[in-house]
Amino acid sequence: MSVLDSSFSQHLQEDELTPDQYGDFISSLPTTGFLSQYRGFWFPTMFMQGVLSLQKHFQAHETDILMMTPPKVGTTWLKAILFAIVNRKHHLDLQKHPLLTNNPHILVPYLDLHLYNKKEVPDLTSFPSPRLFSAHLPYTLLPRSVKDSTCKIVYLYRNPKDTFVSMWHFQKKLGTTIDSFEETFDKFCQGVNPFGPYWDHVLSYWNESLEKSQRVLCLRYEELKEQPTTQLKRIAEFLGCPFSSEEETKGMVQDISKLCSFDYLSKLEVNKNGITHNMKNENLFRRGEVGDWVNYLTPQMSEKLDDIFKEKFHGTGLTF
Ligand code: PAP
Repeated sequence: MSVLDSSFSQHLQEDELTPDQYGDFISSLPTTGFLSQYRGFWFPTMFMQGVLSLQKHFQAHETDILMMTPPKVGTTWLKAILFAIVNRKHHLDLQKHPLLTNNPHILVPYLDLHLYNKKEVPDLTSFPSPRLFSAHLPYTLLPRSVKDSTCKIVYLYRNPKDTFVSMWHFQKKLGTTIDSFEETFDKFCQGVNPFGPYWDHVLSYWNESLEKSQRVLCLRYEELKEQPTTQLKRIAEFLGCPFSSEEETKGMVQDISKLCSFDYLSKLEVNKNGITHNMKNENLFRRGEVGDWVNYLTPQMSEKLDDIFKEKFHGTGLTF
């Protein structure tokens, strides 16, 4: 791990940076491989500009819905679900639903990876209210305007073993790392992975949800998988747009659940052959199952992750 000159990052507050100083600031951060360490978390260096611009410029609206996730926990799935729930009155005909022809990442854009990474101050005026955005930032690093706002935050997390295995496959497909499976695992255990440490990411939102349950809803991939309709109703209620009894009678909850399911989304032409932000959409759909880690982790690796997470989550109420 090489630590480049850190004096730049120590002496200048990020929000004082001008756009032409971002490059120097980012190169002054500690790095390893494709990651840079910033305020206790590891970010893909290629997204650091987006992280800094988002923190500096994003102005939250009270009606915003922000979907926050660490990578590989089912972001694509939850984007589909939130879009379908929030916009359901505009898309009653599911045969013409935008999800049939758009990857969920187009319908719910990333603030950090895309909008603010492409442009220092993107024009967000064309987004209708309620605006639906996502980001991978941990809670502690969210812009002040978000923390001060009453906007809703929906967070998704997943069993760390499946998250790690999903991340490994994704990184190999994209060619972002030359590390072996074992090396990648060791780094994950040290907290060195995109937007890691994973435990700190989860805890940042979990703790906030305990204090502000009206503002932050934490969902687990496994419970979404086990009881999709129950969780869809929970999400709609949290967002202040509960399903009416008429909608429930018509089977709308089940319809949205099916529309957003792995089997349905992954077989759509747009997700089999389409490309989003220079990446093949098919890379976002692998197995979509709970417990696939047993096919990849040795018993020792599994035990190691159990020990780490038991210790990190001790006394927090979080379990996997
Ligand atoms: P991202 O961080 O690159 O956006 P993200 O969508 O968070 O990825 O996670 C991808 C995982 O969600 C993949 O898991 P796997 O590798 O274990 O298979 C992917 O298959 C899974 N996934 C994608 N869509 C769905 C869905 N509709 N239902 C359940 N799982 C899904």
